[in-house]
Amino acid sequence: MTQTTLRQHLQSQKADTDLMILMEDIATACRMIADRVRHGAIAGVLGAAETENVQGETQKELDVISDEIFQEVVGANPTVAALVSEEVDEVNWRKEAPQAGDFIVYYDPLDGSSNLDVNLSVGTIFSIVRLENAIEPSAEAVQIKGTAQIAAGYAIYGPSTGLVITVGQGVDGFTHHPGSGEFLLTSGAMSIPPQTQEFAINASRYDLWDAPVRSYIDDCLRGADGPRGKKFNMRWCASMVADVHRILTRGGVFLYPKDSGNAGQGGKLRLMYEANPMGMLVEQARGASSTGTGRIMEVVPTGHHQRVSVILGSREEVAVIEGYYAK
Ligand code: P6P
Repeated sequence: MTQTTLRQHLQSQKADTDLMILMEDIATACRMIADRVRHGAIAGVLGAAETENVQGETQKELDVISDEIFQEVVGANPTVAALVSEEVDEVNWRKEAPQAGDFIVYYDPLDGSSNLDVNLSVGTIFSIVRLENAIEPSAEAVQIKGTAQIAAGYAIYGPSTGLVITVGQGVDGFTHHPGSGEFLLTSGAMSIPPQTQEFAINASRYDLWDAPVRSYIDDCLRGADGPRGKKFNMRWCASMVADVHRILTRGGVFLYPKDSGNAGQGGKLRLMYEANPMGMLVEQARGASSTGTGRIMEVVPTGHHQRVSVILGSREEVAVIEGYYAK
C-alpha cells in the first residue's frame, strides 16, 4: 500500500501552492469535525440545537459545531475572501477588499446530519472558486456558476473517515490514518462506470414526482421483462455524501428532482454547496450531472442558498433520464 499523503498527491498534480494549502486546511477542519462526530452520544452533542438554519431546518448541535470549526480553521487562511455556509444566512466575508487570486469556499459542514442520531454516515461537502479580479463584497459577488469551480470535494464520516477531492485532474480518494492523522491515497483516479442497474431516490415522494421521473422509475421497477430489459436495485442513504460516494465507487444514479412538494423552493438540494461540488466530482470521474434538462454546473445562480433538481451518476443512465424529460 503506497503511503502518499494528500499534500504529496496535490504536489504530484502540480496544484497551485495556495490551493494546496487551502485544501490542507479544509482537510484539517474535516479531521476536527470527524473527531467530534465520532464521539457521538458520549460528547453529549447529538440531538437538536435550539435553533433553525436559513433553510428552516432544525439545526443539530453538531451542525453548529461543525460550521464553527470550518469557520475557525478555513476562515483563518489569509487567501480566503469569503465563506458561504449552508448553516449561515449571510455570506461570511473574511476580507474587506477581496483580491484576484483569493478563494471563495462554499460548504455544507455536516450534510445528512439527520442520520447522526441513528449513527449512519454523514459528511462535509466543499466547493472552491478563485477570484479572477478584485471585487466589492456583496451577496451577488458569490453567485458564480459551477463551471468556475477550481476544486471540490467531500469528507465522509463512515466506518472510516474518507476524503474525496478534485482539482480538475480527475477524482482521488483518501482514507484518514488515525496513527499519523494523514489522509492517505487509497482510491486513485476514481471512475464511474457509464452504465448501472442501481438508482438512489427517496421513493416515498412517488406521488409528488413529475411524470418523467415517475415513468423512469416505473420502467426500472418493471425489471428484465420491462422496457429497460434488466433488473434494478435501489439504495437511499438520506445522506448525499454517502450516496455519491457509493456511485463514485461502483456506479449508479442519484436523483433528487424538483417535485410538486418542493417546486416552490426550486427543489431540495442546494446548488452552491451540494449540487455544484458533487457535479464537478461526478463529471471529473467521467459521470454526468444534470437538472434533468441541462448541466447542473451551467445553472446561473440567483442566490447562494438556491435549490436545484439533481440527477447525477453513470453518464449513460443520466442520458436515459434526460430522455424521459425530453419526451
Ligand atoms: P430526504 C440531507 O438532509 C440531504 O440534504 C442530502 O444529504 C440527502 O440526499 C437528502 O437531503 C435526503 O432527503 O428527503 O430523504 O430526507
